[in-house]
Amino acid sequence: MTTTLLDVNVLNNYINGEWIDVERTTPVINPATGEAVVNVPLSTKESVDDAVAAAKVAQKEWALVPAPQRAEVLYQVGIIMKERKEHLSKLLTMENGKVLEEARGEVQEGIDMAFYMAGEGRRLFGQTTPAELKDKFAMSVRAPIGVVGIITPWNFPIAIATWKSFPAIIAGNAVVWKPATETPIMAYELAKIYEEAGLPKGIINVVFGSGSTVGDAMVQHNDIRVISFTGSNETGSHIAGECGRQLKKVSLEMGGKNAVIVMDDADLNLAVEGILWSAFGTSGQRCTACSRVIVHENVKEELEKRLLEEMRNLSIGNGMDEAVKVGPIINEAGIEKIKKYIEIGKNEGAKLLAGGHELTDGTYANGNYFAPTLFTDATVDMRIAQEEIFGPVVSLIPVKSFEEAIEVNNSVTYGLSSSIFTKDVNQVFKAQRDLDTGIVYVNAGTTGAEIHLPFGGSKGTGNGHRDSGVQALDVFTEWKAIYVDYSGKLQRAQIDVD
Ligand code: UN1
Repeated sequence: MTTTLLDVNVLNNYINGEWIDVERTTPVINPATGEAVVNVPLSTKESVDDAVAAAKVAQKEWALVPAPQRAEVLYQVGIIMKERKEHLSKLLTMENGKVLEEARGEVQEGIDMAFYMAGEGRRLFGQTTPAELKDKFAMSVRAPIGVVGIITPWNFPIAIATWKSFPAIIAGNAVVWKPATETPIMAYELAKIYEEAGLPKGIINVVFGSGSTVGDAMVQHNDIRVISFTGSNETGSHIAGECGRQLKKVSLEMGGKNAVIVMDDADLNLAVEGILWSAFGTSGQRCTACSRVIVHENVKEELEKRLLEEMRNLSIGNGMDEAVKVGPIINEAGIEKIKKYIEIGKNEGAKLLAGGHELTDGTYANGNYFAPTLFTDATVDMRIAQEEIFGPVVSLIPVKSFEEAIEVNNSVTYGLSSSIFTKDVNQVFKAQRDLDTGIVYVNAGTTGAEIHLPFGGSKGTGNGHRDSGVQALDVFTEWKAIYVDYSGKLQRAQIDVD
């Protein structure tokens, strides 16, 4: 093993407050260097069964702890995360590849989520409402669901874990968590932080392993009553099918094909900055990444010119180097997918203006690097303008009007994020109304959601639920309506109304 940042060579599962050794493991590879950094367990169904059994027992007690006291643990989690921000960020860059500045941003997102959700411990608002009968009281409260399953992706291994586990825990549930096998270190570190913060044993359980074994065992388990998943549409729709058959609640957060619209009155320098950041930041490996630029024909040439100029200044390399702006792609499969789409784009007749190839020479030899890529003259029906690529590839689609821009934006099956650059206030408000995505930006790129707002998308991006924000509580609670009759007689609703 090659790192002094980690205190172990092999990660263990964390079940019922114990670190459990697993026989079969697989190496975790640093995508920037190709080096193995730690071994991660490939657990079996038995580990899931153990985790669920522990969670089931622990949750009964946890649900009875007053929520403001549950919050004390989350505040402590936030404090420890803050103290360890730099260490966590370096580990995150090592396992995921994102540049250090972005890793710090992601860890900060988790810290923000801890303090925000801890605050919910003193809210968790329900409603009181008049009852229709005399001497009767009516209210609704949030009740925990029980044992919840969370399945998190490699592209935001700590932030997304906090979006899901913090609301689940503050609401009085116990969690069984399967992190992505590419990025298990953040899960190991977060489990240690939970333990140090004083979370009772069994409330968070981490089971490492594959989706087909561990993920499936979670989805099939009778005692897991909700699954919250972020990942691919293929896996998400499989999970939804299985959960549907079992009448199990499922929250899905999946792909995007996000666009920046640049109108002819836009501040072009600002638009270029927004496009570069949201298309090539995180090497395009965000669900929210900009993958299409819908540009008014009057400014198309000028925008192309400025984008090309600025793309030359993007330094690509190991994200541990503070000067680097674009890190590696997560793995070889990611590179192959991007390459496939480059060929598709060329064959469809889009014009390749920059990039379009893997970087393999010199310092790039052992990692997975892809040159930031710009296509132009793409049309709305092309696959590169419709399908998620998950890499540093952006396609310009020229349009003639604001109305056409909106139509092109809304033409894809996804609905996560969109953005418009314009100075025209009328267009701003029309765009807010007409863009059909769950997140809309005005004069900013497509990335950068804040944790106290709902995160998620319409159409094929999800199934109507949201991560983060107060809305995440709807995933991890049941609404309970309570009626208290203090009239001393039987009063029949809808009947005994004078
Ligand atoms: C993701 O890509 O799945 O809005 C999460 C953003 C980040 C989160 C992205 N705050 O880009």
